[in-house]
Amino acid sequence: MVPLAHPASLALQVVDENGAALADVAVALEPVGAPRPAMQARARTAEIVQQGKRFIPLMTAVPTGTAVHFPNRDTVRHHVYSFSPARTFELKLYIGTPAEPVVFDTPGIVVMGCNIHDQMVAYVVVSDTPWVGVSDGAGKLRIEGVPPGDYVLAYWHPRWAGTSNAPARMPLRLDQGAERRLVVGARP
Ligand SMILES: [Cu+2]
Repeated sequence: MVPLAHPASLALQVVDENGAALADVAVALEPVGAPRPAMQARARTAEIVQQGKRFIPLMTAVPTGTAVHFPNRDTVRHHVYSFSPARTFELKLYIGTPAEPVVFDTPGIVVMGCNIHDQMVAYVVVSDTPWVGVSDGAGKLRIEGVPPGDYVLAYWHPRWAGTSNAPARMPLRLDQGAERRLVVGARP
């Protein structure tokens, strides 16, 4: 019998090209040469709130199949839409929480806006792996419970919107616990 390896974790410090902490970087760990873990077994949900005529959070990273709820906590109506190929949808003018969540079942980058308020924007990065995360206000993110092995680290930030609509990718070997610094420059 092959002994089970202890799960590893990845701790990232994400910075921009000047060394400043960078929030809202979406990250996914894709296993190389290992079977992808069953995704269907994990029923996942997430929430993107509309509050103060903003989407909160700006960035969400989810595994494929995640159901995202879009509650409107404002007293004005919003009209959420996406024209992105990975998930085109429209939630027509509403207040409160729509009964049905939006299921993101295709990997890719989805940009959402509001038909009424042009300044409103949010992103969902959908990946075919359960190991995803988003850097926080200090540029930090942590992904736990990853089997040791070889991975591709895929990452994307809204500053690339319009110039690159695919995540940047770099190989990464994970042993017990890895701490890395990830520099996300102006372009991938
Ligand atoms: Cu709106």
